[in-house]
Amino acid sequence: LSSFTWEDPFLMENQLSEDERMVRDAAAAYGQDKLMPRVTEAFAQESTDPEIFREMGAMGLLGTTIPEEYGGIGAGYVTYGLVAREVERIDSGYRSMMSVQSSLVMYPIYAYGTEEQRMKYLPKLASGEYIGCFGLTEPDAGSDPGSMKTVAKKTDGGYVLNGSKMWISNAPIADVFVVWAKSEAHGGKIKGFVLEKGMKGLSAPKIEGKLSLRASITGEIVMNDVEVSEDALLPNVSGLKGPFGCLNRARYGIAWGAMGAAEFCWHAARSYGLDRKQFGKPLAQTQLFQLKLANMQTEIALGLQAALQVGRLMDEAQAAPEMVSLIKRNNCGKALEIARHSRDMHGGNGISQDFHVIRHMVNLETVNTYEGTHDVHALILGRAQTGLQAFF
Ligand code: TGC
Ligand code: FAD
Repeated sequence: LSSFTWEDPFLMENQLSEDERMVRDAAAAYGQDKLMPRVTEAFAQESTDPEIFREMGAMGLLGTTIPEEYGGIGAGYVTYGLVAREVERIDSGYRSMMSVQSSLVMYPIYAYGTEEQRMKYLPKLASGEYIGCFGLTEPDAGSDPGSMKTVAKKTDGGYVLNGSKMWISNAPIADVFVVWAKSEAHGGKIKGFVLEKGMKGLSAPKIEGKLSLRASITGEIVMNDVEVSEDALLPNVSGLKGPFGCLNRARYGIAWGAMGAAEFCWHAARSYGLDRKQFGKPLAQTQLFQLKLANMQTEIALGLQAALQVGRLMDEAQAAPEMVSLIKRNNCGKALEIARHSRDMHGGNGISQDFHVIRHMVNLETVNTYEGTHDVHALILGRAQTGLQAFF
C-alpha cells in the first residue's frame, strides 16, 4: 500500500485529465488572486462587481460546456464542476453568479433556442459583456414552480407577458432575462422567453437585507405588459422539463461548489487547530477536534467522488436527474454541517469576517435552499424508490 494524502484521500487528482486539471488550476488561481482579495468587502457592503463577469469571461469560466463556435470552451461537465468547486472555495455567491450565467442562461438558449438566438446572445454571455438571469421562482411558487402565475398572451407577431419573479440571482444587473411563463397559445404550457433590459414594463428591483450570499446580487423581475416579438420565444421545449433541464446542470455544479466551500472550512479548521493552543497543547491534539476533522475529511472525500462519478456519467449522457438530486442534497447538507463545525472550532474568532468561515456558513444556508431545498430533493429520491409522490 502507498502513503496517504490527507487532503486528497482517494487521489482524485489522478482521476482527472490533464485538460481538466489545467482549467481547474486557472480557476483556482483566478479565485485566489482576484476574488479572495475583494470578497470580505463585497460581502460586508452587499455589493456585486459586474466586472467579475468580464473577468470570468476572459478566463473562459462562463459557459464552459458550450461549444467554441458560440463562445464557450466546449469542455465536459467534470471541468464545469471543478471550476464551480474552485470559485465556491472563495464564496458561494461568486459561484452562483457563474452558474446562473452558464447553466441557467447560456444552456437554455443553446439547448432550446434558435440559431439566431444562439448567435445573438451566447458569445456576449460567454465573454461577460452580457449578464444573464433566470426567472422561475415567484412569490407564491417556490418549491412548486408548476403553480406559477406569470402568463404570456399571444399578440399579432409576438406575446405580452405579465407576472413577477422572486429571489432571482443577477436580476438587477442583468441584460438578458430567461423567464418562464404559462403560454396561452401553447395550451397553458410553460414556455421560456428571452427578455432584454430596457423593455417597456420590465423592471428588476434589488432585494435588500440578505444576511446570506451578500456578494451575489438578488432581485425581483416585474413584468407589466412586456411586449416581445415571436423571436423572444425559446421554441424547442415545452413544460416544466424546460427549466428542469437547466436545473439538472446547475444543481450538479452546486454539488461540486458546496464541496469547495466545505474544503475551505475544513482546511481552515485544521490550520487553526494546529496553531491554537489551549490547556498547554494544540487544539488539533484533542480527540474531539480530530473527530471533527476526520468527519469533514470523510464527507468531503465521499462527496467529491460522487460528484465526479455523476460528472463522468453526464459527459457520457448516462446521468439521471435523481443522481443529481442525491449529490445536490447530500453535498449541500454536509457542507453546511462542516461550515457550522468549522465556525465552532474557531471559537470567538469564528464569528469574525477575517476568518471567513461564518461567511461560508451563512452562504451555505442559501445553497441548501435554492435549486430545490434539501427536503424537496429527499421527496424526489423518495418518489424514485417508492413510486409514490409525497409533494401533495
Ligand atoms: P413533475 O410531475 O415531477 O414533473 C413535471 C415535468 O417535468 C419533468 N421533470 C424533469 N425533467 C428533466 N429534469 C428533471 N430534473 C425533471 N423533473 C421533472 C417531468 O418529467 C415532467 O415532464 P412531462 O413532460 O411529463 O410534463 O413536477 P412537479 O410539479 O410534481 O415537481 C415537483 C418537484 C418538487 C420535483 C419540482 O417542482 C422541484 O424540483 N421543485 C424545486 C424547485 C426548484 O428547484 N427551483 C429552482 C429555482 S432556480 C434557482 O433556485 C436558481 S439559484 C441559482 C444560483 O444562484 O446559483
Ligand atoms: P418554499 O417552497 O415555500 O419552502 C419553504 C419550506 O417548506 C422549505 O423547507 C421546503 O423544503 C418546505 N417544503 C416545500 N414544499 C414541501 C413539501 N411538499 N413537503 C415538505 N416540505 C416542503 N429562483 C430562481 O428562479 N432563480 C434564481 O436565480 C434564484 N436565485 C436565488 C437566490 C437566492 C439568494 C435565494 C434565497 C433563492 C433563489 N431562488 C431563485 C429561489 C429558490 O429556488 C427558492 O427559494 C427555493 O426553490 C425554495 O422556494 P421558496 O423559497 O418559495 O420556499
